Amino acid sequence: MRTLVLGGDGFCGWPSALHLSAHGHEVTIVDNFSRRRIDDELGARSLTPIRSLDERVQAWHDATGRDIGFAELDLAHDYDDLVDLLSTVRPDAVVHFAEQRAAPYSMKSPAHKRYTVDNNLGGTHNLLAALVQVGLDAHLVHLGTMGVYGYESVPVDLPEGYLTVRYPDRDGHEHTRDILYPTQPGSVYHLTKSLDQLLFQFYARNDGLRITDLHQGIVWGTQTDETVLDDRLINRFDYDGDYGTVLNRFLVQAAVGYPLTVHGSGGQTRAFINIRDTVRCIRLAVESGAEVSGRVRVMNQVTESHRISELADLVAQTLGATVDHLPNPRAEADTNDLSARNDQLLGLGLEPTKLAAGLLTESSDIARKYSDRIDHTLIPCTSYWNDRRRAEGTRP
Ligand code: NAD
Ligand code: USQ
Repeated sequence: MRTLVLGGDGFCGWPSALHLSAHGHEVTIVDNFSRRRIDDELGARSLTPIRSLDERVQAWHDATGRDIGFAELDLAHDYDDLVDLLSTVRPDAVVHFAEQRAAPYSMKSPAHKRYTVDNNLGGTHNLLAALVQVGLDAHLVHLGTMGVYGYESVPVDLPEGYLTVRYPDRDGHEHTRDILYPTQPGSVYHLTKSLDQLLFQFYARNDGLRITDLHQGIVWGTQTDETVLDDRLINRFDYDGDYGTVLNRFLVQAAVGYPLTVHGSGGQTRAFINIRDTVRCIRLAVESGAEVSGRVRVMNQVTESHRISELADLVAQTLGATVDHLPNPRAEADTNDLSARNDQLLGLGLEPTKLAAGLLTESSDIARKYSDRIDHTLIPCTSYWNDRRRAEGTRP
């Protein structure tokens, strides 16, 4: 299949592009390198020494003989170039990773909120409008987030995208209807994913676009079967207070003897997936595109749920670390339960990689190997959700 990978220089996009290429897809990466520029803005860098995209693509060719194409383009602003690219490549599938994806970054200031909304919604809408303009029947696979469901401790396993509701009509007869699950985004970033859903619903109904929205949990790990083939293929690994996700942060913190940064009580429960499963899920979603017609297909891309305090205890016991409970910079429930269905990806053949000591050790070995690249001053989370959280977090 001809497959475009938008955001293919990023943490999930790069290993997904390699995995698709390894499985025979003709891959073209699209990226504007905004993520690398945000590293410069934050004075941060990946724990792992990632190469330029040119070097990465050359290394993939050297390791496998396979070629990956590349187009530098800003999805949110370079509309005409996007139309030209779609007309030239005529992809069978488009995988859309190209959004600003960090909740703390999206809450840093009005400028960061506005950038996140403009970039994410502008990019997604440009893509949908361009697919219609070019008249392509490409299957669009978008990376959404489990965060659209919110963290309310509902007494059900979260369904995949839709909720069946029963309601009486004006004569008292009962009807049922599937609606998008009511969203409860917890940050401006998560809000953009909630709004993306409405764009997809509209374009699927109005223009018959074939769309899969993958509500992915928190990704952990770094390497995949493809990125280990050559040092130059190494994936990025964020550990800073804005972009580092919780389990990867804990692994880095343990490696350098920094007390694990649990927000509040750590009673927050979240859904997780290892990066090796992310890339497999992307391929399963892309290759099952023929099944998608009519309403948007929503699949929960998760393999397990964990409470943050339990993850901290596991990392502390496995790798030897102390645990710190810090004032929570985020306005979020201190404790919640969460359980989500993932029947569709299991039905497509996903064999979940569960959080096991072996994989924790793999990531921890990487953290130790590159520990001289870790800047301890970048570890604290200093993006506060509101003034009250700032006052609590900065109290001497
Ligand atoms: P990332 O920031 O590492 O990668 C995103 C890539 O998209 C970057 O290379 C960036 O330069 C590019 N990009 C951003 N805006 C662009 C634009 N306007 N035009 C062109 N390129 C643009 O993020 P990631 O962790 O790889 O996440 C990828 C997707 O998966 C995101 O949409 C994110 O919301 C979703 N997701 C990620 C996680 C996670 O834990 N990392 C979990 C759930 C969902
Ligand atoms: N947390 C800590 N300590 C830390 C960092 C985080 O206790 O040092 C807590 C947070 O307060 C939160 C939870 O851990 O309760 C998860 O935080 P996170 O930064 O790992 O994840 P999140 O901000 O939700 O975002 C990440 C990705 C995002 C993706 C989302 C999936 O950055 O792109 O959409 O995970 S989900 O969480 O399922 O919505």
